[in-house]
Amino acid sequence: MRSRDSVGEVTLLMFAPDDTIVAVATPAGRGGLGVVRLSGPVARSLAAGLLDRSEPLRARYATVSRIVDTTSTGVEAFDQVVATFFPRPGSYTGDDVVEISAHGSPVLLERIVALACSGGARLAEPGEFTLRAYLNGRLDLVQAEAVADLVDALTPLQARMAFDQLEGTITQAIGALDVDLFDLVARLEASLDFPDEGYHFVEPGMVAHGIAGILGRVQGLLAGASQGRLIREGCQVVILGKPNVGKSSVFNALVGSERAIVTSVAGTTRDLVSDVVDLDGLAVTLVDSAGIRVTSDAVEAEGVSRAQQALSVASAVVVVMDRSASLEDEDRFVLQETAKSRRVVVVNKVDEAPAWQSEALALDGDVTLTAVSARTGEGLGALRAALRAVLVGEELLRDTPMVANLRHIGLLERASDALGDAERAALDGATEEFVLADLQRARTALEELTGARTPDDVVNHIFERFCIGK
Ligand SMILES: Nc1nc2c(ncn2[C@@H]2O[C@H](COP(=O)(O)OP(=O)(O)O)[C@@H](O)[C@H]2O)c(=O)[nH]1
Ligand SMILES: [Mg+2]
Repeated sequence: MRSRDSVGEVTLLMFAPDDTIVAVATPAGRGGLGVVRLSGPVARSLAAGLLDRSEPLRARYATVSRIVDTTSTGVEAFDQVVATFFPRPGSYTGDDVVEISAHGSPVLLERIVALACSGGARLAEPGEFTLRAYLNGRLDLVQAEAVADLVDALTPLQARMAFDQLEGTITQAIGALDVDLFDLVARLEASLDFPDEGYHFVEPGMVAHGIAGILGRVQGLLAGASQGRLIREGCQVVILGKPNVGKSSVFNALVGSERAIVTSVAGTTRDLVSDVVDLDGLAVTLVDSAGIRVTSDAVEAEGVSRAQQALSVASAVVVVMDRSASLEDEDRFVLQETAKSRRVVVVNKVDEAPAWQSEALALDGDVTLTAVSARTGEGLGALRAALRAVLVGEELLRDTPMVANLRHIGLLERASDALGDAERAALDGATEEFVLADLQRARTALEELTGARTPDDVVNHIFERFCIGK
């Protein structure tokens, strides 16, 4: 057994894989159930020692038992639990695993963990269960990352994307690419063994053709990546407009609560108020702002400058205008300031008599304009749809697996560059060595993606993101 201190600076991959590790797998706090997870060679015998039963745990049977503390004077039972033993190699981690479902009290769960530790287990590091699953070949790196994404998902769409990844959609696509790449590499290497005869096992034209096919598939994966990132990471949308047009009212209507203060006094919203809304699966952080205008009030001026900062990092802008009051230079100023951003222009207060018509805005035809009343709720559905369309387009790509993780995108781009070089080299009639070197770079990038060949520091970085118990 190692103590946590002795682990210290040692990297995750150097953790003794023979240790039996233990952690509470359910979130901190109270609940109907709380689960303690044990994984490692002595998980089964250790768990048996904590239960007041004489028979060993049967594989994959839920066993009701009392849990006992035998370290104090005498034997003290302190909870009723259900214990399940998952034998290696078919368990989550690939080691022997025991899951103990106790009542969800931190006091009880911590006590079970402490007893397990005094019985020979050590506390698991963040992500160590999933790291073991990866090291034991139960999951590849892309699937291990999907576990973290699945647990972190805020919207059903994010969860679905992570689940697809866990199920192996990306793994399979990469695997299929690598099979074809390997085939090309093998032929080129074979023809290297017959230098006098040049491309012996494969025609140069066929090589370029084969590479182009693989490159096209990599580019297909990358095509959905910006959409994938938006779904996975969520995005920020700022509401702008001159004072009193109803920005805070639109914000509240979209968020579905009275988060931001609404008043008829211009310049009330000075700081940024933000909340996350689920826009049909997109996690959008909506930011209400002071709006953009020239002001002499120092506090409001600070608010305006924050609005401008928020604009600079936002994925899109909602520009609000008040149709019941006359258009002013301030409205045109906001339209100008946001002309380069992805935006939806909202014509608000359509429940009141109009003071102007949309044509007066003199906007390009491709600007998305929606008429709403934050007061009555009219047009809000259309606004949500318009905002979503501005952010991700009308349709989600479904035919290819969704690549969404920056690490995956970077490596696919590396593979794409290398394949492009290989294709050019083959077309230029370069010798096999040159083409092979480029193809090897592409393969290395794909192997780093799935974890077949990934530097330890990258792997460590990935598992650092996990919390303890995962
Ligand atoms: N009639 C009408 N009044 C609205 C609507 N939206 C907001 N208001 C009113 O306009 C005023 C300013 O609203 P507020 O949301 O604080 O605007 P902000 O300064 O842009 O954040 C308040 O008196 C709101 O009640 C609307 O759709 N219709
Ligand atoms: Mg406001």
